[in-house]
Amino acid sequence: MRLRAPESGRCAAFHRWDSAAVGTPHPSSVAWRTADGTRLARKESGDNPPVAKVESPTDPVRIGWRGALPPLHGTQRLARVSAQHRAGYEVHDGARAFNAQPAPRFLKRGIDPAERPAVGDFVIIDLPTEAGDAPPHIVEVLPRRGALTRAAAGERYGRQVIAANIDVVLVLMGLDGRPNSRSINPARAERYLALIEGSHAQAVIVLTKSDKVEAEWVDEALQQLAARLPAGTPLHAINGKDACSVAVLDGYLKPGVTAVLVGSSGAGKSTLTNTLLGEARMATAATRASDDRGRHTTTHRALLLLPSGACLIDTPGMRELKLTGEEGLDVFADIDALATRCRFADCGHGNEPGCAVRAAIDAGELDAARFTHYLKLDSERGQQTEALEAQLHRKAQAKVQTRALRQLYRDRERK
Ligand SMILES: Nc1nc2c(ncn2[C@@H]2O[C@H](COP(=O)(O)OP(=O)(O)OP(=O)(O)O)[C@@H](O)[C@H]2O)c(=O)[nH]1
Ligand SMILES: [Mg+2]
Ligand SMILES: [Zn+2]
Repeated sequence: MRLRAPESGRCAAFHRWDSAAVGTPHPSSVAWRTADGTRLARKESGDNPPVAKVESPTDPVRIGWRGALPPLHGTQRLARVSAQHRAGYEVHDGARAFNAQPAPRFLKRGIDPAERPAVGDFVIIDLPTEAGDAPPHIVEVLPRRGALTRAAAGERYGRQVIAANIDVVLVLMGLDGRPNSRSINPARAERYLALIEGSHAQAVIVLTKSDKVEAEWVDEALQQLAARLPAGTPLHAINGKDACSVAVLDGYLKPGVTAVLVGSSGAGKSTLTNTLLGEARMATAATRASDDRGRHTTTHRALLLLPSGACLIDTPGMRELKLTGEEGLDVFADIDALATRCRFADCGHGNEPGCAVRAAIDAGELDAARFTHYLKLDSERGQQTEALEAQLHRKAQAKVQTRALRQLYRDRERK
């Protein structure tokens, strides 16, 4: 049974507060403070900058690290990127949070933004040992086991990492949606599922604000999504403000797991985060009375350590979810399978004779709106694949040119 009705009455979840959770002070003002406010150890009193205790214990499992530790030199630490600000990064080593700067090579122009440290990345940090040393630096981003990415907005092709090394993506959609309180947007859910495919994470659709609408509409919205999304897609409806209701998500938030919350502004990501934390750490704000849209309250992604032992990444509401061009569109795998039965291999599923896709629509076996959305996403993916290939080609050419120029200069020097 896929559909799970919102929990009511019963509550097994009593949340402990977690002292190791990441705080969110602005790094520009706390360069020599850990993010939870603890000062790094001072070598001596006076105006010297404090020195981090390199021997301080860390807890890689608490930040979702799996397996053996990577090789680390004396002053190095394994940590995880918990936030990114204009002034630098905030990282957590499982025992404490502190600020870190990216090594200069991450700031080079022309570097693929996807190669820069992103929230959820496991990184190697070089800590200062002496007063006057550089502050903690991210010297390496460890290979990702997956990442949720989207194409960056704008003319030029680029990929933006939303969250790295994640196991679960909770897609939040408000049941009090637009244009009225009885509408849900299955196409939006399909777009999310298409993007999540490449992340190697499990997608879970979570309908929020079940307490604000009639129970009958909650059931109907779940049915509508179940009819439209691939069989087996987990669907839940919750009141994000209520710990009992939110307990249906416990199974996805086991120790060591990293989950990310995505969804439009106002969907209730930070509200759910706070309920799972057991304290109001993230700011939330009421949606606009005029049109029920969110106010883009969360402005930075933030990784937090949940009392359950899981890591949770809260994200700002995203307006645009452009495909990267690398999607398999498995969310429409059944339509691809149908297409193999069309009479012509290059069938456009328009008026061609022997079209199995059209036949399925006519027979009521394939939803026409779903097929239309498939065509839209398929064409967007095609355009994005072309843009990606063109970018890779340009980069490869630039590399060849640079190599040739270097050779030319070397030859000249030798003469
Ligand atoms: N009644 C009810 N209100 C909710 C629920 N979830 C969120 N809200 C309210 O919806 C409003 C928006 O919630 P936020 O948690 O700020 O939304 P968000 O997704 O974090 O929004 P951004 O940070 O702008 O992306 C707040 O007023 C919340 O109190 C819910 O399940 N039930
Ligand atoms: Mg928020
Ligand atoms: Zn066809």
